[in-house]
Amino acid sequence: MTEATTQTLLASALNGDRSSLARLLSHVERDPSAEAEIRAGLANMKTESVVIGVTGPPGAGKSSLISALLPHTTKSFDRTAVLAVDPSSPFSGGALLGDRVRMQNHDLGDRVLIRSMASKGESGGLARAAATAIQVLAACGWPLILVETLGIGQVELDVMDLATVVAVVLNPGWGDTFQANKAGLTEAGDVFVINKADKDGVQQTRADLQDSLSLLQSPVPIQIFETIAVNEDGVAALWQGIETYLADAQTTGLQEQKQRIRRRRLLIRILQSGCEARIDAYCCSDHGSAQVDRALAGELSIEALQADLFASISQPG
Ligand SMILES: Nc1nc2c(ncn2[C@@H]2O[C@H](COP(=O)(O)OP(=O)(O)OP(=O)(O)O)[C@@H](O)[C@H]2O)c(=O)[nH]1
Ligand SMILES: [Mg+2]
Repeated sequence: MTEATTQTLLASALNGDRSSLARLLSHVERDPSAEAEIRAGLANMKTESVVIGVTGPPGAGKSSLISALLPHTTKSFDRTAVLAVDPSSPFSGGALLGDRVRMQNHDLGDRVLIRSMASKGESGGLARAAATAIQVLAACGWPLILVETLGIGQVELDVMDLATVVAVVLNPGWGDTFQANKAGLTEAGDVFVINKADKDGVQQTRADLQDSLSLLQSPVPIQIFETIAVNEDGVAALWQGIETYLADAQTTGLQEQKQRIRRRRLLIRILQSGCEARIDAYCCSDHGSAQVDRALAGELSIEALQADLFASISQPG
């Protein structure tokens, strides 16, 4: 894609044209060079959108909850963009269309924008593309951006580092059934939701969660909400809780502190993934693979191989 086209699209998206915005987001998803150009185009633009991350195990009701939250969020923020970031996990693959239908089941028209974004094949790439998409949406005047990802692995939790506030959605029975990445999920959350509160085991799950959270030594009490997303039960209280969290976190400085930690962590991960891609390219190149063979044969020390690798990957490109 030529520079002029990206720039033209960016200009008209910034002017409020939604189809240009949609095309721009597609470029962010599929074309790293256009993405870099878009980032450069937005570099000095100050934006202050609130990003709410919604994460949790597969099928916990994240999309249903987002759908139920939209009538509340659009009252407070006028417009809400929803970004469903899917790392093409075997759990969630086919669910996206259903997500969209569920989420679009609203009379909110122009005030809600829903996009899904799939994996670009490597974790840092996905987090970087999601970061750019959020930057684009913010610059185009979307004051609130909800980001949904699965909370099952590092790739997804990386995306949560983009959020101002992270809501972790769990279900009754979580303590027994969902051992994998339990600590990662509890550490990522600012507020917690036990959705499907119509099912048995809510109190046990609340107790398990409180146990896990007590290990974190948070400077503010961490709130746990109960919802039945499909009936919209508890959703107004959840929204009020998120707004209160945002207001408190801002006045106490907690928000800035958390955001600095999250942004730094994400930046480092993106850098790491860029380095890994360069290392892979080196090892696959004629020169690099010959050097690796020499090291394996004991003809080249590991330090010499590393020096050669660093010299090679520090070349632009
Ligand atoms: N009983 C009950 N079912 C619910 C509730 N919330 C959502 N569901 C159902 O749970 C299923 C999964 O809901 P989704 O909103 O797609 O969950 P999700 O977390 O977005 O799912 P993935 O994105 O695929 O991980 C759907 O069949 C919903 O109708 C609830 O509060 N109670
Ligand atoms: Mg979903």
